[in-house]
This record gives sequence, C-alpha cells and structure tokens, in this order.
Amino acid sequence: MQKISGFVAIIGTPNAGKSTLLNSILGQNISIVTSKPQTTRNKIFGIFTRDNMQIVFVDTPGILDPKYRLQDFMKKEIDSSFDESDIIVLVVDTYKYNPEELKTTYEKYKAEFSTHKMFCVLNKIDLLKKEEVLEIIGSISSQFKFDEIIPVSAIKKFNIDDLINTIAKYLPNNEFYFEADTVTSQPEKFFVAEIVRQNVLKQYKDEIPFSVYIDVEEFKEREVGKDFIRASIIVERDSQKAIIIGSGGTKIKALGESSRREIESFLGRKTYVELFVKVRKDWKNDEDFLKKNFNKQGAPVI
Ligand SMILES: Nc1nc2c(ncn2[C@@H]2O[C@H](COP(=O)(O)OP(=O)(O)OP(=O)(O)O)[C@@H](O)[C@H]2O)c(=O)[nH]1
Ligand SMILES: [Mg+2]
Repeated sequence: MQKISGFVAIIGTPNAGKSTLLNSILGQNISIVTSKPQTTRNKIFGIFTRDNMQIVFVDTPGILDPKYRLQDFMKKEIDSSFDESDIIVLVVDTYKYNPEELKTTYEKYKAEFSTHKMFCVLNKIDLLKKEEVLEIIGSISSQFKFDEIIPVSAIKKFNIDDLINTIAKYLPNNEFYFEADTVTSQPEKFFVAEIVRQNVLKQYKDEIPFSVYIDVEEFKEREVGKDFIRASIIVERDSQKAIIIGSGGTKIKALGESSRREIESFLGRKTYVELFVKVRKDWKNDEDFLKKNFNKQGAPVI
C-alpha cells in the first residue's frame, strides 16, 4: 500500500493545550503538561503511526515575545518547527478565546500560511456550550483563512480522530520517517529531565519553576539492580537554592520522591534518583550556558 507521511507543527499561545493535545493523540504522556504557561521549552517529536500513515507531530513552546535569552532559544524552537512541517496546527484556547490575540498570532505567522497548510484547532470545548463553540467557529471562519477549523477537547479526547483523519487528507505520498513502533525521537535522558522539571513546576510557586534548568549529569542503566540517575537542579540565585531545598531538606526530598515514582513509571524500571541544587547566576540570560545546555538533553533529530 502507498504510504503517506509528513510533519505537523503544533503551535499556539502558552497554556492553550498543545502538549495535552499531543499526549492525547499518542495515548502516552511524552510532553509535560502543567497549569502554568511556558511549560514546554523544547521542540518535542511525537510520532503517530496507523496503517499506511505516519504523522510526526512537533510540540513547541507557547508563542511569546522574548524577554530574556532563554525565551529567544524557545522562540527559535517554534520558528524552526515550520521548516520541517507540511501542516501547521494553531491551537486556540476557546475558554479564553480572544479575537484580538488570535489576530496578532495570525498576522505574526502570515508568511507561513502561504507555504503551509494551516489548521485552527479550537481546544477546551468541554468548557463551553455548543452554541458558544459554533459562534467562535463562525467568527474565525469569517475573519481568517484557515484550511480547516476543528473543535476538540484534548483532555476529554473529543474529535481527536476527526483531527487525525483531516490531517491524513493533506499528507503527501512518502515513506515513513521513523520505524512504525517509534513514539518519540528524544532519548530517555530528555524525559528524565522533563519529569523532574514538571515536578518542580507543580511543587514550587512564583518564579522558581521558570528559574530552573535540569541537568541530568549521570544516567546509568544497570542489568542488575536499579538504574542510577544523578541530576542537578540549576537555579539563578542563592535564595532560590534555599527554597528548592526547603527547611531540613524536606522540599527536595519530596521532589526526589515524586520524580522517582514518575521516572520509574516512564522507564518501566526501578530507579535510584539523586538530586542536587547548583547556582548559576542569571543562567536564563547567559548565552554560553544556553548554547551549551539548551539542547543538551536531546534535541529532536531525524
Ligand atoms: N478543560 C480543558 N483543559 C485543558 C484541555 N487541554 C489542556 N488543558 C489544560 O490546560 C493547561 C495547559 O495545558 P498544556 O498542554 O500544558 O498547554 P501548552 O499549550 O502545552 O502550554 P505551554 O507548553 O506552556 O505553551 C493544563 O492545565 C491542561 O490540563 C482541554 O481540552 N480541556
Ligand atoms: Mg506545552
């Protein structure tokens, strides 16, 4: 049978539900999700294969106007996802639907519209009444030129199949890019770092989660006994180091335990996790640090 395959970039404002959508399509949690905006920092490949079709989804960080160097790197992740993509899926949060914001995004990526198929995916429709969804669809189709507008709920898995089937209509004849049973191209080490970061995002408040970089310094798989993982939590200031550790080390202990549980469930193996905290002054604006570390844990490669 003739194979069809292609790349689909998932873009949208922070918190729109891009990573939730990817996980929902794959039926596996490969991209971390939290209620905080700017959860995703890197491009993440999620590979969906069914019968003669393979779709390589590229999850991206939320669209932003960079305010520090880390955000420049994050923005490059979005921009570079276009080059490899056949289709761009713009995810819109219908619960917080804001026509002005959509217009700004639409204008920002206008150039991409002429070179790519452009889908508007209206997410979080589980939080709206049917009439409200229809009203938003009407307003978007009268103002913007999308190739497709598809309402979904990533969390409730409404219309996900419809989205897949619509993408399939646009895919070129192509051999598969990955083996049919591959779900992602990132190495395990990347997910280990992301799981620890997700736990930081959930367990700490204010600016702490955004000031943290996770460096998996050692990851030893063992035939016998537990795998060994040593990771540093890199923060920007001494005061943040104290917050991460917590009084008597209680906070970092809780972080280590919840991270280990999730890492074990992800890897399907028993694991020993050791966490340290290090300070690298203002690393989010440190060009040398970012160049060396931003994609260190495993950038997507084909
Ligand atoms: N009710 C509802 N909530 C959703 C849905 N999809 C995502 N969410 C929630 O929206 C929040 C953000 O989800 P993410 O998937 O992390 O959003 P994102 O667009 O990847 O965010 P960034 O990576 O920060 O750009 C989380 O609390 C999700 O549980 C949905 O279909 N319905
Ligand atoms: Mg995300």
